[in-house]
Amino acid sequence: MQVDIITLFPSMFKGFLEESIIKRAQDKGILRVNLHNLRQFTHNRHKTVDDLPFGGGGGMVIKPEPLFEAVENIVGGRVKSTPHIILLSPQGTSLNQEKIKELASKDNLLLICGHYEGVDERVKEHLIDEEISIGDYVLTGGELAAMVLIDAVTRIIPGVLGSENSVREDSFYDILLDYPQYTRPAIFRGWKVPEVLLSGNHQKINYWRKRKKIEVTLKKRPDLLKKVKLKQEDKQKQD
Ligand code: 9D3
Repeated sequence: MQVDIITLFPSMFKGFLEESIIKRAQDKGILRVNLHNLRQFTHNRHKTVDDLPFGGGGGMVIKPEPLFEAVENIVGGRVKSTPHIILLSPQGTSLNQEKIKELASKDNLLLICGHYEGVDERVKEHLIDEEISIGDYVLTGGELAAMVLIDAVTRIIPGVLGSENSVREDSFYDILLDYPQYTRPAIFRGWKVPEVLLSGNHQKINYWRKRKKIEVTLKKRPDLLKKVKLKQEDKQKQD
């Protein structure tokens, strides 16, 4: 997958792109990321990317010209594939794993990171394919949102994670929160690891983990359970 990013702050991405799984995905040739500084697509001396809003009010608005020019430059140089163009913005639809799966199937993404108070509406109407938010809280810009999106998409591209972590999402249990995990020592400051996990009885361990997933989800994220219909056998196991 190739991801192009238009941003006023390309250096924000450096650490993110140079570590861990995201770095490995690039080294393996599975992921390619190209950063584009929006200021490169301005023409006046001050490299102006924003201006006052028509109608007054506070803040600044990103001008349409540099964004259209950036996209046309990036896309124009491409013979075949046209990227799926996403604007990261607080007005977008909320990102979830379903959307991540959809995006992971694309060959080419072009992410536009907003800043200030937003971008000219004509960008939303005539330049992009969709507008995405990462949740109901206010960030200073779209850069962190773009990194969240790339991180979540990359880890489910085949070949990025080892097969032991590979992405399944078929069973009811995969929609639930994770079961509690423990590692050595078996007793730490007097706190014991649940006996069943030391038993070596994998059938029992499996059953304990499934129960725990339901228990933890009921307690912490009951909203997740509403999305899903308990199978009859699972209902019985809960009793
Ligand atoms: C919602 C607040 N806006 C009305 C006054 C102003 C505004 C604040 C912060 C407009 C843009 C921003 C910068 N945020 C993003 O670009 C952004 C974002 C976010 O703030 N929250 C969740 N997801 C995203 S994706 C991009």
